[in-house]
Amino acid sequence: MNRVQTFFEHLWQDYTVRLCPSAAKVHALLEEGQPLINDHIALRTFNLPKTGLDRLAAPFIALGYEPKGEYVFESKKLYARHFELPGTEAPKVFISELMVGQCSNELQQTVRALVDQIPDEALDDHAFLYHGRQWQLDFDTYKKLAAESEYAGWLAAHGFGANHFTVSVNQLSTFEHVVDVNNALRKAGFDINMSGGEVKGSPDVCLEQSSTMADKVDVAFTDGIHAIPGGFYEFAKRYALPSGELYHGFVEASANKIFESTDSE
Ligand code: OOG
Ligand code: NI
Repeated sequence: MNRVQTFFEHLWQDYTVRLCPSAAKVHALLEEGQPLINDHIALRTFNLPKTGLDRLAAPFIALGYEPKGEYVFESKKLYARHFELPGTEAPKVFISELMVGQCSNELQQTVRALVDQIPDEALDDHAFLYHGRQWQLDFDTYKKLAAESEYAGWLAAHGFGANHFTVSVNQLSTFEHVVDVNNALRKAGFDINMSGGEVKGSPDVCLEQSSTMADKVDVAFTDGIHAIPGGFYEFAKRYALPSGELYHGFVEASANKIFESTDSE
């Protein structure tokens, strides 16, 4: 395994153990005798000096990744970028950050107090990306954060880790369309994210996506264990641009709905 594969293996272990135990079931349903190809993974953070998007991108930049598209989600107060490793089939990386300064004073104070608890050196070790939460949090504070921003609540509860992996539907032969994957998953008991329709995007924007609703996972808060939304699985089919090359970016309107896979409804 090369360094990139090893890094993704660590992210995968953390994701399947801590955030999305049903990932194994997704693989069993879709695998066709060879490993599934990952289109991309996604990470979330707070845009404070210690934890901004660049901080999360650093381990990928060190592996040779380059920044590509930029995305803004005004209503959710999020900014995002995606990164690619040129000349390879390595998964793309989608990193978003909550614009903390645009949130209520109460949320800002709470989030700053959480981030202040991260030991200064902790984020220099690239392994922080799959080491979860590095602060104390009680369940009431989680609920207050989530009431203002589901994203803030999710991130405060889980900390750092891949919130989803994404099967490349282009590679599958049993399933041609994203909707075919959805149907198979539904039959197997999965909830599909229906926000904005079960398939987000279209061949016109060169990208179709869907996702499961996040697994409910037990999280240890300072005052007890509670089950809350964890990680989810995504499915993406890419179409060719007029140049003949597959589209490699993301689509804001679709991404806006994919974020809602971790809503608690
Ligand atoms: C990222 C949501 C966006 C996509 O593929 O458009 C996304 C997230 O939920 O953190 O993954
Ligand atoms: Ni995604």
